[in-house]
Amino acid sequence: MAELGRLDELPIEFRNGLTAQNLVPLWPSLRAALPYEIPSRRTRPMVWRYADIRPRLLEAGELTPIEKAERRVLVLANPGLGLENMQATPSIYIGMQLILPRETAPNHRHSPSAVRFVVEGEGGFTVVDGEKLPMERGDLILTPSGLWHEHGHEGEGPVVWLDALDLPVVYSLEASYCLEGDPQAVRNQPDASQTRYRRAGLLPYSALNRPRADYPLRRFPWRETQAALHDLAGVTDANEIVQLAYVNPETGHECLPILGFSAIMLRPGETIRPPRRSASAVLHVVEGDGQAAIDGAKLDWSDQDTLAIPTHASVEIVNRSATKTAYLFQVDDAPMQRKLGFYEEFADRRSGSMR
Ligand code: 1HN
Repeated sequence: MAELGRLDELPIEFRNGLTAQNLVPLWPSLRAALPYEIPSRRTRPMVWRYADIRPRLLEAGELTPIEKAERRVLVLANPGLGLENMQATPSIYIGMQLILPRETAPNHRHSPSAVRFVVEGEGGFTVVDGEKLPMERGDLILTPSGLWHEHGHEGEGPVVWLDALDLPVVYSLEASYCLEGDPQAVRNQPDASQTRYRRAGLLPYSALNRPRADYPLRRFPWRETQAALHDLAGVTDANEIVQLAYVNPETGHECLPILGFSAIMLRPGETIRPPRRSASAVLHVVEGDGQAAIDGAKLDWSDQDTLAIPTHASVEIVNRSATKTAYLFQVDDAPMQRKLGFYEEFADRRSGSMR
């Protein structure tokens, strides 16, 4: 392969002249921008343990009243990407948000899209576009780009959820902003979207007479997801991954435009080796104990831990329990990559052996 010219081979006068005119020669940087075969990646394989996060969040609850925080969140920042940039992976923002009884997180809307995945506690709720959505452990709640949303807590004890946003993408496009609003008028139809779209394959008839809705279903209850995973496992071979995508029930496509969401079930003792792919991902452990090998880095995981998977990484995930099922919630940027035409899965299995 040809050796490209270096910057220091160019006369200093030429370089200074270019700099003064805001010009840059491509060839010294070409290989860094377009490396051979595999992208250069600063994202580190990571695990954030809930046992570490939880006491810090509760401390934040004592230190900072909700009025001073708006959203009381600790961000899971990948050190390879610079902590100040608040990226779990290049495209995915992840935070853990704490709300205490009777607190409210005020109404706003913004250009990035967000989802909440409930980690702990009962009595939390989010109002999205006038619809009040209960938050139970494991539920996925969508707050798509531009929709008003606010949170509250009517129960006892702390409520914690994981926020996943496409913020790094929207921010890098200099398109991230938010508007504040008065509290929403809540319609007397709590969780109506979940009722309307209760069963796959059955749509409200009126949906056939209008254009497909962008975000018809706003809450995916864990109870339903878990039952569907077990049903799917019953018709899935031992060497296939039991995985369900959260989709728009009217289109069958991913439920948000940039980030995708799925649920994975690991049968007792099961090891999965998903293909290497161009998407980055975050895995959140709903329940279970195991180990992940991500580009050879061995990371133990347990209930409510969260892992980061760089693009193009080799991945092997083991459920260490011989008797208990494990459940993972996955966030990835495959929807954006598919739309932009560069999503790829690679046939090789380069993952390091866990044994
Ligand atoms: C946001 O709107 C929420 O509504 C949480 O709960 C975290 C992080 C960055 C930007 C917007 C929320 C956020 C956020």
